[in-house]
Amino acid sequence: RAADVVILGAGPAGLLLGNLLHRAGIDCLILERETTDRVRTRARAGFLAPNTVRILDRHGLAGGLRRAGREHSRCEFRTDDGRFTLDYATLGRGEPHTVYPQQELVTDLLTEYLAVGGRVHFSTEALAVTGADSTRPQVTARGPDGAVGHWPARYVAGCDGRHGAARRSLPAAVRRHRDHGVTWLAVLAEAPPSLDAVGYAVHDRGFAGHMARGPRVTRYYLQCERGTAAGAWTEDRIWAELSVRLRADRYGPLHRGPILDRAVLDLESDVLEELRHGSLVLAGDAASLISPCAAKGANLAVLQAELLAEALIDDLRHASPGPLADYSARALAHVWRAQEFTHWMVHLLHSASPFDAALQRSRLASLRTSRSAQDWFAENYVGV
Ligand code: RFL
Repeated sequence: RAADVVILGAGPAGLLLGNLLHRAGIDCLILERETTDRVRTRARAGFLAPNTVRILDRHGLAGGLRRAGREHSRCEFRTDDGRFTLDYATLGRGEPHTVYPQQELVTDLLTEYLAVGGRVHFSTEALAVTGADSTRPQVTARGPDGAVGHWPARYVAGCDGRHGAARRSLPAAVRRHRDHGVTWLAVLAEAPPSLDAVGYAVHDRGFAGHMARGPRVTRYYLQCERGTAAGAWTEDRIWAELSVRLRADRYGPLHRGPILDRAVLDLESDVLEELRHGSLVLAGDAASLISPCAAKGANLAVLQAELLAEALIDDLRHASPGPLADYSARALAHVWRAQEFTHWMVHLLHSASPFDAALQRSRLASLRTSRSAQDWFAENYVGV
């Protein structure tokens, strides 16, 4: 037996799970396809929900984000009808986000896990999980030298994202999928934020978004044609288009800087039902993919990892299988709430027809004028 629990993937889900299991005295091993450098530097999410911070705090894993994270609580919508700002920490449940880049969180979780003797095999790609309907599942994986090996376990936790091996090995799952028909060019700029808020610009030319990642790094999103290659737009074109859509002429110029990273994202959502098949259990993007409109993906990953850790600890340490039996249903309740709000956000920020555009204007007007709509928005925007 390679370990009681073999975890696929060293993202937020796999690393939090590994930390919690290891501390509970459960023998676990993480298999990660990428190198340690790649894992520590991969820039993705940055907006942590209050619940995420509470979870990390509860387990003494919030040191880094308490030191370097910054509270964030404003978003600004820019449309043809003008702009309005919501200070969402004064609305809903009165809670802010914490801005802390995902690669920093991943680095903290990895450092902590290794410091207490946790095991990770990097450059090791899981190819398949077999025997999930038995009590001796096995992961087949290719190691750094190209050799294929087998890793038996009592449970396999699939935290290897949307294209991972766990999803492919979950035979009974139904995949509920929605392609929103929208594509974003996501860029990371070495430039200070241009506004003191998350910026959402609704424009005839398509959506544009602005999210701070730190004092010197800002993420921007630009809606583009489906099929656009990540490298297709020059930096000048990116900045020109962002300036037009964010209406820099009216509201102030953008702070420009070199583009550090770019990716094209098709906005898609899916949920696997169920998240467990025998000895194989899924968490994070492996369980449910969510479009990044409402910044829920990393937060759901953390929430599910804690739920799954508690369930596995109850099963393996206390011979109490109930929580693991309930894991899928409990996790899916959170996933569907996040999907529902994100779906609403997709339609708030994009429209595919004149009818949709009229609904979108009406939705934005409610958000601008109705306190109860604002409270609902705030509660869901920072919640998971
Ligand atoms: P991850 O982080 O993708 O980690 C999965 C890990 O599994 C490894 N892996 C494998 N390892 C072994 N064998 C295989 N066959 C493997 N296949 C994959 C991968 O190398 C990786 O290390 O999944 P996890 O842990 O579930 O975490 C999910 C989050 O990373 C994801 O939901 C967020 O990044 C989504 N997201 C955002 N979420 C937020 O909450 N707030 C945000 O502001 C936000 N912004 C974003 C985002 C995602 C983005 N991209 C690139 C999709 C912005 C972007 C641009």
